[in-house]
Amino acid sequence: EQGMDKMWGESTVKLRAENAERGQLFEEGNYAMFIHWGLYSQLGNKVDGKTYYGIGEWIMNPRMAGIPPAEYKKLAGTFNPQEFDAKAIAKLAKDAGMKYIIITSKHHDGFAMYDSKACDFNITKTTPWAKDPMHELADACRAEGLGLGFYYSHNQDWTFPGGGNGPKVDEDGNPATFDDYFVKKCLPQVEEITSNYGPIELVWFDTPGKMPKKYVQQLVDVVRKNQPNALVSGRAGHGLGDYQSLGDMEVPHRNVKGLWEAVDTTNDSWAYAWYDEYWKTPEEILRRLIACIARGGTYMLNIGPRGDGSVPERAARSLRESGEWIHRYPQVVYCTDASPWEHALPWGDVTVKDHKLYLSVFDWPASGKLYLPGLKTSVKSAQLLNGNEAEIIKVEKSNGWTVFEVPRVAPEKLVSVIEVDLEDS
Ligand code: FHN
Repeated sequence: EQGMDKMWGESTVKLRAENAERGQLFEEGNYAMFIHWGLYSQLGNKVDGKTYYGIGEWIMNPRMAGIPPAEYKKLAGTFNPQEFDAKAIAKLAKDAGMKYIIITSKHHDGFAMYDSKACDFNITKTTPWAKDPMHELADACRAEGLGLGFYYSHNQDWTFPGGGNGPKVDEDGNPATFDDYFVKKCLPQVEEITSNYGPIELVWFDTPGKMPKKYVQQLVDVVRKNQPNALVSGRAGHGLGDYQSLGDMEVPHRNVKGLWEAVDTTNDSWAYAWYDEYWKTPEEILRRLIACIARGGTYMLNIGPRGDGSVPERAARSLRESGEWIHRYPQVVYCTDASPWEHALPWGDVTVKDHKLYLSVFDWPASGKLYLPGLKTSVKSAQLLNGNEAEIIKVEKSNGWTVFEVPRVAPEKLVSVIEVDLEDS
């Protein structure tokens, strides 16, 4: 039986304190926007009329279309994202209730989506558009009061000689080593993304593979030097990151201690895929967000803009609708503690704030009674939230259950919430 004595989970608090300043990002902003956007977005999973099913940013990989680097690089010549609107994206994140944005500055394809002096294969040097979207996004995020962070594929680079899973020889046919790639491209680029865009909140390294520790350490040192308050993702490798990043699309079933993050996407692919209409509904988004927060973590939800820079409307709509709910019930989502029950309950989940429990009910009980097991602390009062209004509801204890008397019809279309004020124990 779980009880309220577990409520303030000591080990979680300790781990969080170790990250002090940096950990604040997750404390205050446990919902973020992830953006996968690059040359691959232009293809949207279709090459020469053939559709490849899978994650769009992997299109050049032999597991998908297998496009040779020289061929893939030609895509830059037609990359002209006239519809890219950094302000609109930042506004969307804000409307969605998200607190910061993490965007791909370089994915495994090796293309820098920013003005890089370290490598010419970048957006300002090789595309007709020739602008740096990261400057625009940094400004837009700041104007909206949002944080910003960069995804950077540090190990895998499929187009630079010596990069992880990349060409084994250079342009002259000489053997290339990982060290060549690291010194000429990776390290200087991490220097660039952490120096050129003002204060950033996070550097999201990904897929370290077997990258030796000495390299990862150097990258982390650069981040610490240039951005002492930025978090480093756990996927940097060798335990050198600041927090744990769970597996893709993984929402854990039991509470997870320490600082952690779940990453998810609005449909099935990270980058834009033309056929992928498996959009999460606003309700699914809320369920997954609340589940992550109740398990003690942070939720980052991805969108994949098209090659022209526009955001698929269905993704935007779901984000806005779930965001409206979050703006009505911020107390359920932000600066909350994990569920003392440590797992989901049959009807939904619990978050904790200011000595109040918030019961987010995903499956409303048609019986008119909602059962909460094992609550040891006495309830002062309970109310059903409905936007700005609240309705006091009756509570009784029965055989170890706390039973709430609720209307037979859910008051909210998406997720209904019961606020439970507890007696001081
Ligand atoms: O290989 C990448 C993938 O393309 C995508 O960026 C995801 C996002 O978490 N990370 C890697 C796979 O885990």
